[in-house]
Amino acid sequence: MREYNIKKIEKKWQRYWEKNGLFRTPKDATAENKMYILPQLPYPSASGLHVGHAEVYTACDIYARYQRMRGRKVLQVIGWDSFGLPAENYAIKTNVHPRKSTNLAIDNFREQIKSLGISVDWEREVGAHNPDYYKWTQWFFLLFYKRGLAYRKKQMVNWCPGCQTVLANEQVADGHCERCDTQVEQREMEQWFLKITDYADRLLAGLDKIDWPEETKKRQRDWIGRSEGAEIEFRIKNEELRIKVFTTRPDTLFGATYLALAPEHELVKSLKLKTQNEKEIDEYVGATKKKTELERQTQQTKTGVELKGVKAINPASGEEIPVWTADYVLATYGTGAIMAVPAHDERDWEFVKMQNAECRMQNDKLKIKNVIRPYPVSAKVAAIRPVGEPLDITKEIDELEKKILEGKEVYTGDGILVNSDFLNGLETDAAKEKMILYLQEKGLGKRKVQYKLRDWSVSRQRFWGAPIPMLYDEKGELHPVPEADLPVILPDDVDFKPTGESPLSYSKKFQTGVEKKYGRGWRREADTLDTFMCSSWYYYRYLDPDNREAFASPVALKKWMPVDFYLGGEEHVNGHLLYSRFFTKVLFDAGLISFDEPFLVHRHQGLILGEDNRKMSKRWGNQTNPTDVVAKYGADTLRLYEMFMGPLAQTKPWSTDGVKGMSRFLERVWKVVSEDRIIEDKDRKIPKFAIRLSTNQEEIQKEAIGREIKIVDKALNILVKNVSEDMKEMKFNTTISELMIFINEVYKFDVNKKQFEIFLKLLSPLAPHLAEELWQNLGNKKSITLESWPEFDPSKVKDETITLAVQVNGKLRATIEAPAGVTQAEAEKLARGEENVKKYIEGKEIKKVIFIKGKLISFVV
Ligand code: ANZ
Repeated sequence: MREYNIKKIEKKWQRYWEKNGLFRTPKDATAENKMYILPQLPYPSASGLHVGHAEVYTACDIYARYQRMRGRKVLQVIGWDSFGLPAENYAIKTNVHPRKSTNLAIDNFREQIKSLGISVDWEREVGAHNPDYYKWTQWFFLLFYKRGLAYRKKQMVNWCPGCQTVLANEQVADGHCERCDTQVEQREMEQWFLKITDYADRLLAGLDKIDWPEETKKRQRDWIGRSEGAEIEFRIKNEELRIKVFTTRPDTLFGATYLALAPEHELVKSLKLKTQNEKEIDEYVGATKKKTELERQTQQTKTGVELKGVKAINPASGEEIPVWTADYVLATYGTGAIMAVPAHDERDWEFVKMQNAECRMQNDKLKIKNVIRPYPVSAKVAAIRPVGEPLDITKEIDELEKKILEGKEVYTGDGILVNSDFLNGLETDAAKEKMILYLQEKGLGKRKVQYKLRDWSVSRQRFWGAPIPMLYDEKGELHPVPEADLPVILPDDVDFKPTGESPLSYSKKFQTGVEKKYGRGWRREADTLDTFMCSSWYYYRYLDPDNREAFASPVALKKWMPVDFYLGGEEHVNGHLLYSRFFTKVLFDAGLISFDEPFLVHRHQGLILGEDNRKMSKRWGNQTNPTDVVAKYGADTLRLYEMFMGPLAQTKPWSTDGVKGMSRFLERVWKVVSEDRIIEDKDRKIPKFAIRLSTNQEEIQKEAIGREIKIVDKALNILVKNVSEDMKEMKFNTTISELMIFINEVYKFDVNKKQFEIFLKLLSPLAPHLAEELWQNLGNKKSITLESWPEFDPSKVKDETITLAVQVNGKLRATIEAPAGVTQAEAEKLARGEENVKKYIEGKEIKKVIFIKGKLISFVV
């Protein structure tokens, strides 16, 4: 018996694959036969590979190996998302340059991934921190700039005091920095933005044509957050000023009770001049700065301050209404101002209740007075009545209206309008339309579609990123760096301690030669690009990584894109996945590609939890290092185990026992060959019926062998069918259990070499090292990865044996096993051999024998 020396075997085959270039991208790929399989781009962290990485790469690899065997020309590459804060923060702590620590981390990652037997084309590996990569990240920035999609603007942005940099909305989770968990502040700063909002509608529409999880599409739709409504202008009494509000309910304009401006609204400042409570407003605006946007949206207590002495005019009714500033109104949405309709908006309703309650208290801090009327001045009742009720006023509606009037109820649904002048009697949708037309006619408002999506802030005041390729002339005017001058190199000798200022602004080297080249007083933009810019286009670079003329050639783009299968984490839905779709749409508009969605099929891997069902983390000491598992049990065991844990998309806990179970299974597979369980056909066991049907030994033998082979072939073909179906759907956990069942059977009946080879082919995408070794041990010269995927043969799964009922004079006396194609003569012979039949027919005259093929043989005696 040969020893299953896992380490030796795995290294041997990994070397063999590499030496023979087996996973190099095929040259004969065409748009028709190609298959682009994409595992998400890893961040090469110093702590190395974790089990989640192994899950993604293994799943993609199994799929890639399976597709290759099916004749598809596979492109599978891995690269590095190698710019970014963690390397820089690490550098600050340890004084190791990020380039050095990043390169080390990459070398480690690469070796770890190779040790898993992942079949990628290493000749196409790319790293975002290399100049020949970030040259094209910069080129993309310029493409956006030239198309009017990149702009610099002073505006409120997310500021992380921990990382000392601006963050994109997508990098703020529950008001905290995604990286360092520090509470994010709002600061007004001049920053670079990409106009992703221009693409909001197309980003929404595109979701309908791609195969992504429904929940993921929904999350993107919600993030984009399209709302239809109107922008309405309110004049300020005795002023030339107007306040614009965005509302989804222009039908409720007659119910507007007050205006509320976000504390950051520019008019809060200019209005202050005419207000009688400047100090109070000032204090309130100051207090707001300490709150996060999330807090402001979720706080139970709604606060605000009236801008005393200021009145706005309702453009529909001409009424004067008060103006407030309140922090439940966000500066970053709509116009940063609202018309409040407490009768029909929950937040306005709560605000009014609170203000009215507070104003009864003496000495309240903000000195709020009861100036808000919950309902329209002229109204006796609320402006909306629930729909679906007869127009004549029922008792219930009367009661509801009374409650609304008394401030005991808020009604937010659709209905029929009352107390609304020319809208009276109309239903919500019609009323919205009529109001918009009215406002447009009077020049007091317009139809407006509003999105939650914000423009993407892409400039960072940090070192370890691609420099933004822009220049300032002596007057401070902006100019793009000419394309021929790309890349703008990130210098290495920079003091990168974060100060809130871009570290590149202290680098002499960074500005060296700039004046000579571009003109006196010229200088470079010193901010760097958000690393999400690097990861928004990496799947294009894999197609053509050495191209010096373009980010990828038109031929390569045409041949390989779009990506056929993309596997990545759920956490990237509203960042990376949205940005990548945006990049692709811009390339399409620039006429550089002919498709506008990058990822046709996208799936998420599930989170792998610790053995204690908690998220793996240093804190809980429940982490499993995949490299340790490989060292102890081998890569094939790790691969199989991670896929066997459960459906790919599911969250699942680690189990060391489970790993051992997988290891035992592979050992059993090994032993089939090493213990000589594969038999020659002449040595097969003989089924019972074969002996009965003939007395000729040679005939029996032949018959028996034929039948046995067929039985095994049937089991094998069912396996081929099931495994093929499951592979296609990436149901690797069920695939593995089917393979395990078959191996159990192998220990019961006999398989020949040809049959076991088919099993090995099915196993090979999952456990490629073991499959290669056994394949070779069986005498094969070429790699099993070059074999074709086994074809399912339906003719082989027909039943080989059937059960026949045997009757004597119409009564069931026995059931017998018989070969499927049994003839009447054979069936008679088999039946006569049964004891219980003998008893009833022996010594009797048989008058008639009735035979129904495949079912019954009946004797009449
Ligand atoms: C009047 C009104 C009456 C409203 C009514 C709703 C119901 P979505 O669907 O999320 O787009 N709003 C507008 N801008 C805001 C801001 N910057 N901060 C906080 N709230 C804001 O919500 C749109 C509604 O949210 C708008 O319609 C506005 O309140 C409020 F019976 O206007 B509505």
